[in-house]
Amino acid sequence: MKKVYTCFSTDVIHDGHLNIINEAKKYGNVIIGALSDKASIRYNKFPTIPQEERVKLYRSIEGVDQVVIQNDMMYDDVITLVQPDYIVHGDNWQEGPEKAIRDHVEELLKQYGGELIDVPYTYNDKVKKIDLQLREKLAMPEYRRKRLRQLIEMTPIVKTMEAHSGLTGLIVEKTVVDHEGKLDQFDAMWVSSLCDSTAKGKPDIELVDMTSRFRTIDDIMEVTTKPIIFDGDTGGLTEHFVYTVRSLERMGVSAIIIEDKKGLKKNSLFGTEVEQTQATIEEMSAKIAAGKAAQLTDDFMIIARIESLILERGMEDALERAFAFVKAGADGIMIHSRKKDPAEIVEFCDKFREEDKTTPIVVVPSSFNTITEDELASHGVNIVIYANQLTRSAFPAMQKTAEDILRYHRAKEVDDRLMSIKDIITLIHVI
Ligand code: SPV
Ligand code: MG
Repeated sequence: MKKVYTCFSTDVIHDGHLNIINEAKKYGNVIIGALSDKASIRYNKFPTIPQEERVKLYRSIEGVDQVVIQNDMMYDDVITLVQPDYIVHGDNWQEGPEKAIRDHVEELLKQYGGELIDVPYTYNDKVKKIDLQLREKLAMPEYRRKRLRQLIEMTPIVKTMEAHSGLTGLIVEKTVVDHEGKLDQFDAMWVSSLCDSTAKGKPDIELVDMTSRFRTIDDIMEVTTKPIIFDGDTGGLTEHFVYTVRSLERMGVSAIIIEDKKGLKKNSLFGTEVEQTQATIEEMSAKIAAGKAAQLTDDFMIIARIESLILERGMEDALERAFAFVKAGADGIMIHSRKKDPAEIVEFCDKFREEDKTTPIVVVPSSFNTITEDELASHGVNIVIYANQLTRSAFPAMQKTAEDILRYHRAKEVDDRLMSIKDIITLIHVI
């Protein structure tokens, strides 16, 4: 019998999958590759049931002869292992980001004379509804909230991009690149106080109140499924912080990061150019402990941000604080720096990891932007946050357009660099 292979990453079997199996059966024994959790996550098919259960589900389908695990989204591992005579797939991968996978599979098959069969993709109302329900499930608070902890466990580094509106949320949710033979996406979103304030034309001094910040989160949550890390600034008064923790938890936010500062907060990237007061270890520890006591789920994370390097108080101070904050209950440490050279961040991470192998480390490489994700991961960093790059790229583009329209007294000169009218009116899909 010939070997016919198809890869599934779904949590629910619908007509489309059954159709593929029926087609596959015509060519020989049907082997299903269950895309592993790790591989699924990399391509934003976050599983809502564990890998083992998906395997059981696929095994139970009539007409399936064997189920194997596929660890590589590009099929290299499974093609070496199975050497299928045929690979069957829905024809929806002939375009869009998945085309890169199809092209690669075609190349691999060519090497030994295997054949690719594209089956017309089933897109009826029932299938459409199941797709939407799966997406909706991921957006629900109980799924979204725990996803950050799952990502920390399952990925080398959680790639996080800022979002400050529904539109920027959609960019983080949907942007996929095909680069060096791999598809890549962001894993999570950062609701930055700097960008949230800037979008409202306000300074980053805790002036935009929590009600307004929550409104931003809600706008983002309405149109996305990825987990959210909230920039909680100083966390405010401890008596208020406990309410913030409860609200965020209920909304389905995964983590809050609070910084060890007090009084009028200014953006860290000012460093020592402006007056900023660091909270004592005792004050910050008490706030962390109160937040942890208030939280009701095991999913939510309170991450302590250390400003010692920003305020030039030295490495020893930063490390002492990190260990103290973990002791107070912090679920993670964010270490910040405004130096261009990543050396002090790397030194902190290495020294922290000598004593603490597990507490997640978060970094925000706005200034020290030469260091790569792989390098950060090799020093024990778990979450990288690109905290402001969407805002910083949009602002100059909008400003230039405004200036040029004033300059030319018409909009023709700017048109070439704009999104087309058709693209903007169809950008948002109506349900
Ligand atoms: C933010 O994005 O608001 C941050 C990170 O707090 S930074 O601006 O680098 O301080
Ligand atoms: Mg901030």
